[in-house]
Amino acid sequence: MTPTPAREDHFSFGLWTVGWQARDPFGDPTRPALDPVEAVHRLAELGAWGVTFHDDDLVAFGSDEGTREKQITRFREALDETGMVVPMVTTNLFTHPVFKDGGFTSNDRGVRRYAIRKVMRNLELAAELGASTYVFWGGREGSETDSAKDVRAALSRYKEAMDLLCEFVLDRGYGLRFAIEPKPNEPRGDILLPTVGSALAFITSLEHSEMVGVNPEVGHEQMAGMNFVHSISQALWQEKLFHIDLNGQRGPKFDQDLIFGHGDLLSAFFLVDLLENGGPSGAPAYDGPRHFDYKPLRTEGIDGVWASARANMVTYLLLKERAAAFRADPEVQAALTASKVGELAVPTLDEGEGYQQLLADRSAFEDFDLEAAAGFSYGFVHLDQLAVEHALGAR
Ligand SMILES: [Mn+2]
Repeated sequence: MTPTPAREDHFSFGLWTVGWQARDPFGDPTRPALDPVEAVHRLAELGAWGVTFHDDDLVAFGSDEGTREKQITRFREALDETGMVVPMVTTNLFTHPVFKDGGFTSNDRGVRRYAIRKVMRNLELAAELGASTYVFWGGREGSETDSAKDVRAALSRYKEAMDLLCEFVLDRGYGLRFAIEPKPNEPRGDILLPTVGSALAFITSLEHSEMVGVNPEVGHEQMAGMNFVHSISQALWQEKLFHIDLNGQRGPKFDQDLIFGHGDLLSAFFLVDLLENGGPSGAPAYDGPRHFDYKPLRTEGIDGVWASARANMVTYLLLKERAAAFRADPEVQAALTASKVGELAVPTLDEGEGYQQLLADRSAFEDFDLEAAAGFSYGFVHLDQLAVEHALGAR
């Protein structure tokens, strides 16, 4: 009855997800370290297609060159043995104390130069491993005080770093695209580029804005009280959805990184419906990796880690089945028509019509039947209940 994840579903996981040892601000790790090689093998067995990582997930910070090469070789061998791919890579610019005031936007110029070099070194590895997307999550780019951070200067330094790294990738011919991951807070009190909308606006300022998009995370947007389906819709509309981080969150509180669907399940249903059926003629609206960025609960042993990895994928596939059933239901199609959902895709003016013609059209204003339009019952409740019934498997 439950679907089986397969490579063609394009599910990917960060090494830091299943590898999380469950250290939190109040408690020590509850699980032993997980070898990245073991993670690749187990994820492949579960039906995943790809694995992603921060530089320091694969090679411990400060390792010598020999250790680094050895670890990369072991990782490559695991990829070759399993057929797993590396669709995305990212940089850790947040764990080491040197980044306590940020990487690209630290007040300390030396830290900023070091941060850019750390990214450049890992970009070379990302290209070697065939990654197509490089993510930037600036978790330490921000502040706790308004006195100690010149936000406009910080945004200029952020842009300077992104412009330089774009130039580096273009000159080297790596073919990588960048994706900025917004988050409102945690670990900083306030993080720069807090929402998808902020990141999209920032990207327009970049020299190579065409190669920079967003990597929205379900929980990050929901921490800010935003509607994730709306955020993803705008990212798609602006052709900037370069990558996505799927997980679960229960409203505005700390970053929970729950299993996908184990937070706002109905929002997850509509997200999957958008990704899988939201393109032209019901085609997928997004063809990139279905990437999970979650944390296995701290209560779980290693068996729970693998159960949670599977749960992300199975939940996604179940929602995909439910969304397909929703779209295929004639009653849903009739309800969509009754609610005029498709009418929104019709331009408000006719082809070639301008404001002169609109002014001359008495039916648009002078003779417009205000009472009839105001009295129209849209039927959104009926439509949404059909969605809930499909999501619950009642239809
Ligand atoms: Mn998160």
